[in-house]
Amino acid sequence: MHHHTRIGIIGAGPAGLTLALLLQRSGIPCVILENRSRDYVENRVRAGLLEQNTVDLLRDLGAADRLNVEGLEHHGVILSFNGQRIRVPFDELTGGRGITIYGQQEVVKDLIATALYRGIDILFEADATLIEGIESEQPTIHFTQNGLVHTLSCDFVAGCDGFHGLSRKTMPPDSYREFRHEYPFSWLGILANVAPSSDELIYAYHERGFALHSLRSPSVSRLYIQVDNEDKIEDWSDERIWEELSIRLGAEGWALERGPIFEKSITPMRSFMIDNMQYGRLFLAGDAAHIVPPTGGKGLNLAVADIRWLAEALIHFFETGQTDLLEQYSSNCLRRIWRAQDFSNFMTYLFHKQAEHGSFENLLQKAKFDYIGISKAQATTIAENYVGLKDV
Ligand code: RFL
Ligand code: PHB
Repeated sequence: MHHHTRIGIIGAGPAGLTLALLLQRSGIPCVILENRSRDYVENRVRAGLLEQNTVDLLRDLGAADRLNVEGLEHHGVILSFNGQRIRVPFDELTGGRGITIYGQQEVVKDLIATALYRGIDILFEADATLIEGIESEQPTIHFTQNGLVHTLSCDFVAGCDGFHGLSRKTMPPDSYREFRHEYPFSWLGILANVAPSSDELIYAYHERGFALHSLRSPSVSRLYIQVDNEDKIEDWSDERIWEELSIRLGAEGWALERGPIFEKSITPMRSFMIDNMQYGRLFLAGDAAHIVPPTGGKGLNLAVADIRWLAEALIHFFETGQTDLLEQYSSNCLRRIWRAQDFSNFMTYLFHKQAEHGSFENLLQKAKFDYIGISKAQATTIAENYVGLKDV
């Protein structure tokens, strides 16, 4: 069957869904193709840290009723080095900006519900298999749904299909340069039914490796530990995970509460970049174009930041016929993406174990940590990057 719309969006993650809502608000028709089921995307456990800009956009879109009630606002973060802790107060250092903890799958549920309520077409279990004609004015997306082959012709294609998606692979190989950095460790993440042991997030270096204490609600904790790239989930019993978390996050007079673990997975750490996110009528956004290690909490926030630029450029084009903002799309996005790459890389190397404890490299790492406590300038650098720069 053949379909037509103005903007064909591939992917119903945070990027694709926010784009659809921004376009619909300006009266621009779009269709979202998502190869997974609604249930799958609504329950995929991932990020949890929303920057102020992201929260502001979700509010502006009218998709934040639940976020306003259930989101947990944080005004500081705790950094730890082998048990020694420093608190970085965002409020004081960034003029009142902060972060909100709210699970990505909750964001996705809210965005899907809002989009469907507003009549946006989201085709679930619709697998995009080919994008044709990106150099023409009417590109076509081929997709399959329920065993049938369909085509969707449109004015523009928004590739919001994540790191493994089809869109980036459709860009001519000589239209961009690619940068990859693999880290020699992974994160094992858990969700547990236990009240968080800390009101604020704790990022910890320990001589046994990194650990992060985060949360999802007053009764659910989210925790991560550094593991080897070769480690399998079967190597990590619940008992071993709690033991390791307690040691790595430990500080005098503080104890980690334990509870039943109901989610456990291992994620590799990588940085990935391309230096051009558009070709003809195809525009990439979010993980389709860049991956940052999760230590800075930036991935979802970058996806939403790309979409602000893309929506503005597309709306401007349909209102005026001018292509200037579309032409500037990549360069506008790349400033923030490189900033986030640098911050995520900095946080990753500051808190992960890479060298023998007590070695020269490790003592430099300690010196960098100590400097946060000594210098308000350094603490401000961390705070403003962590809550997210308002304009980049
Ligand atoms: P997504 O969410 O991957 O969505 C892409 C969608 O495209 C669909 N798709 C296709 N659909 C149709 N046809 C095809 N051929 C398709 N190919 C793919 C996929 O099914 C999917 O639904 O990308 P998007 O929208 O760019 O969003 C990016 C974020 O999901 C990602 O950056 C974050 O989860 C990263 N991240 C974090 N980001 C933060 O901002 N703060 C955090 O605290 C944070 N913590 C994390 C994270 C990611 C993690 N993992 C598991 C990678 C913690 C972890 C552990
Ligand atoms: C999370 O709560 O899942 C989370 C928080 C901060 C990060 C990464 C993940 O840096």
